[in-house]
Amino acid sequence: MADLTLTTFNWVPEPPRGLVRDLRVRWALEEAALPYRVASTPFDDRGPAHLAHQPFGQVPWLTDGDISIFETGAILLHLGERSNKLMPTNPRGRTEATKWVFAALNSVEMASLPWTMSKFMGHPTDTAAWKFVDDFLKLRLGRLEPVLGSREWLAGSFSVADILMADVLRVVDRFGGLADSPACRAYVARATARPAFAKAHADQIAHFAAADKARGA
Ligand SMILES: N[C@@H](CCC(=O)N[C@@H](CS)C(=O)NCC(=O)O)C(=O)O
Repeated sequence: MADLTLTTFNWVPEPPRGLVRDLRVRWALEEAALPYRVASTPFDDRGPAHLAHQPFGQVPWLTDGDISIFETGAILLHLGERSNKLMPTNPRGRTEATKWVFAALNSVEMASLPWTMSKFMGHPTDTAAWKFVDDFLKLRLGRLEPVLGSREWLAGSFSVADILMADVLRVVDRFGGLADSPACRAYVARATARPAFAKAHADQIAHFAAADKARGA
């Protein structure tokens, strides 16, 4: 029997709410209908107890009994071992899903993160640095577009790879970055139409709203 606890921040400011990466883990847990608890770690104090679980002082992490896992890719692959709803059951499909987990994080998010961070920070877009970042993301999206236009889900059936890819792309979408990538946009729409996403998203929003109340905001 799983003994799963997801840890996220006890509070974050308004702008990243709905985008904090604990959502990826909540989404996977909801898809798999695995029972879990949510715990909080102080946003304003990233001390040794936090760093023992997440050495970069970030969230989320997941504990499964006495196993502690950080990095959302690693967490989702771990959960993929626990539920057939998160990974194909045949070896070829599992390898396919694993490839796309790494592609989402190491090929697409690698390009999308500087882009979305610049958008978040409101950096100017009339610089050579921005053009480099924008071109890099466009190159990746251009390659992804025919892939997502030719299949419903990355590894045949819905898997952890789709949770990661859709979560990476929806942040880009939020800033209008999928305007010229209709297949990517449609993929984000069908992934986020899943009830497990809606539950995960609502739960994260509620978690931080409760934190506002506790802080007297
Ligand atoms: N590669 C990590 C990234 C985790 C990450 O960026 N977490 C953000 C929240 S979405 C965070 O903790 N930000 C606070 C900080 O970096 O100080 C993962 O996928 O788990």
